[in-house]
Amino acid sequence: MKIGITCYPTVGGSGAVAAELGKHLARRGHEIHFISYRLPFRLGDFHQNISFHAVDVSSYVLFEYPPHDLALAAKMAEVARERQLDLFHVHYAIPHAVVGFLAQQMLGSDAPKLITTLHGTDVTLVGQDRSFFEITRFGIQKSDGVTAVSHFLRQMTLDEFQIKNGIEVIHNFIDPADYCPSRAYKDRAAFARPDEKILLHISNFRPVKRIMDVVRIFERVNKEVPSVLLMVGEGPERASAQALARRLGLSDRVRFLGTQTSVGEIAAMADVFLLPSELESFGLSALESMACGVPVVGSDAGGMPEVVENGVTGYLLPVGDVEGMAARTVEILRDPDRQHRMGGASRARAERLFSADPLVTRYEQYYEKVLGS
Ligand code: GMT
Repeated sequence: MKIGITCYPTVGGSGAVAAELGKHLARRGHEIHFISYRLPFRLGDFHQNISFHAVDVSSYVLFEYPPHDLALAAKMAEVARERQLDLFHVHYAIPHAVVGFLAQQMLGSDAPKLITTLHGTDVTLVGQDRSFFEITRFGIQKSDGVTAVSHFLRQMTLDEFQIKNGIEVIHNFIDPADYCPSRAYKDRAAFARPDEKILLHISNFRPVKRIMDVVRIFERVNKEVPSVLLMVGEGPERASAQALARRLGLSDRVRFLGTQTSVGEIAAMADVFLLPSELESFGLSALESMACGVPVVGSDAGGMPEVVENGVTGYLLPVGDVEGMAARTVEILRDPDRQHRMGGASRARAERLFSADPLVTRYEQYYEKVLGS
């Protein structure tokens, strides 16, 4: 198949999933065209079946807001026409579903089919904003196929938008060879002493991630078990979290590593991964840590229970239960048998339910179904 993939190229789960999916499809012989304003962050390696088409948004004195979405639609239509695409697969409904529909309209009856993958905040936050609600609903309704990354997100989309489209659940995935315990960064000593434990958090540091809770959980854990906290990512809450760590006298224990591309190496060094988000439609970073054999402590919210099996691969507690999450983390860290058992169960669950191979096949089958319809 010839597939045009559009996603946000910035660091984030939806861009990561889009890039990994494109790479797997290319290895299977499909011709993949990424269409975005920048190279997606996980797309580094060259592959003969992958091309990248940059969207240029010209600025003009009249444009206080340069019309990125129109430039993207025009580029999608151009690539589809020149490369005879069969399919547009867009990730994140806003604005990509509507932009994809516009590109289809420009192309007329020869247009590729349009598949939209819903990732989470496009439905749970942005789509619920009054100014975006109708347009998000429109984009979803106009798509020829819609997938969601969890059952939770599928149900929420159906409930909130009252739409009639079928929505296929295809969970996010990891490549078990890329995310595995043996790929841990070799110099653990650069981060922690042998007697110290490593707690880890990875996100885009947006309010929905509750990263102040991460620091507060760490404060409590560190009083019981000597530990360090690694914070990977960038975003609007970083400065406040750093200030909180300073105020709590933890500056030398909490290390902000900024954006990192090789997160598997870091994840595999950790003893526990913390994800106390307000809401997570899936929680890709939790899955990546599980695949590295690391138990997860986080919130019992959204699609998290589809990823983390409470009591088996970690613990899920009510949103904001900092005390509970700290207590569960301490329990894991104080009991090497439990940590080992939960780490093994995490790796096994990640491999069993979320391996790339079968899930990429699900996407291929879904493409064929939509193309045949
Ligand atoms: O977390 C975000 O706000 C960003 C968003 C994204 O674009 O990466 O994340 C969402 O999509 C990920 C990939 O499908 C999911 O793993 C995240 O759970 C989801 N985030 C939220 O639902 C908050």
